Amino acid sequence: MHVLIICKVIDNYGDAGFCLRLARAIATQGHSVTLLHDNAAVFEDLLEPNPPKALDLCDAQDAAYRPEKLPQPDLIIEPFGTSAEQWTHRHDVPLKALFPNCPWILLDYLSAESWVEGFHKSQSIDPKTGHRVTYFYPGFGERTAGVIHCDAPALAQEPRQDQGGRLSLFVFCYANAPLEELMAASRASGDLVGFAGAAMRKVDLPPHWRALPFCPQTEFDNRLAEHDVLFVRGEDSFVRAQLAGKPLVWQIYPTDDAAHAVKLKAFFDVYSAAWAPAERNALWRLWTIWNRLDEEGDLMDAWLEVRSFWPILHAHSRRWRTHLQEGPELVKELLTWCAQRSPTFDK
Ligand code: TRH
Repeated sequence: MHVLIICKVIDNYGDAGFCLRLARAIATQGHSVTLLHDNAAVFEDLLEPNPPKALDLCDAQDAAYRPEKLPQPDLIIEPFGTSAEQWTHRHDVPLKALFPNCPWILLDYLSAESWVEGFHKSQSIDPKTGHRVTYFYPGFGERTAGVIHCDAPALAQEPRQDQGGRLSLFVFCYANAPLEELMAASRASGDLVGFAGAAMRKVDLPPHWRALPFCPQTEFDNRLAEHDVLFVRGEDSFVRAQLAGKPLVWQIYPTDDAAHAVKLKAFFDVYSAAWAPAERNALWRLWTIWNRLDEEGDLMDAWLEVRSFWPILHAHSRRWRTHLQEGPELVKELLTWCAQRSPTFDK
């Protein structure tokens, strides 16, 4: 099967990061993939030295780009459905004209909100082109498209134990995170911190913090596995932290309409549903302070309390990883849907 993935890079690394992970996973399962994008620089940062031969990156901004030169796809996937709103030029329109009968999936952002299950695999007609599209919703429940976990890393058998009882924190955050408060809290607890993305923002790091240079995406899982508590953000690093089986603090991509707060709580409620109130309340308190949803909260106090629950939270995190792996797998859901497509889809 040949799959065309359309990636509009909005900002940060997440759109490109998710699309590259999806493309690589499909390309390593015996299919060929064209990843059409509009930001070569971001992909240069993310791409490993030897990507799969079945994966072809195509820059729509390149003067030589001609949609008619693209190989005939058996499936077109448009993550984050951005062609309608955010391309400077709607690259989807010529593709819908070139490939009118090709199944077209609009893959939405990941959410744990309950409404997602009711919309998964719904369809609509593109008002501009009359093209039928099918919505896939990633998620954490049986009736969603799940998450990409076919490439989940193997887990170390036993959690690492630092001789001095210190924890190692991984921090990958947005500019509005209360970084200085975490520096003080980690100093008070005697922990070490690996700070990813230091180059993305100029900040003086204290001695117990070290800058982690940007690594290719294929090494990112190893980077997470080297740490005990993972402060992650966005969507892809958030999912990879869950698959790492480590306690995580998620800084969600902030939106002006505060919808991010609803999404954050929706996930936390599902993630911590089986926990005792003490550890659940402790971690939620840290999450709300880290996401600046509680401006009065004392991050040091919250961190020290969460830290005291680390062994319990680590056990919960490994169980959550197992839950994800037993749930739907996004690549498998996409390819199975395409292979089983009912002829009625064309009507
Ligand atoms: O960069 P992000 O904040 O991306 C965000 C989110 O995707 C968000 O949903 C979206 O709306 C917004 O972009 C526009 O965080 P995210 O999703 O974790 O993507 C980061 C990617 O970068 C991920 O694939 C991991 C990868 N990465 C590396 O490969 N190497 C690195 O060293 C680092 C720090 C990240």
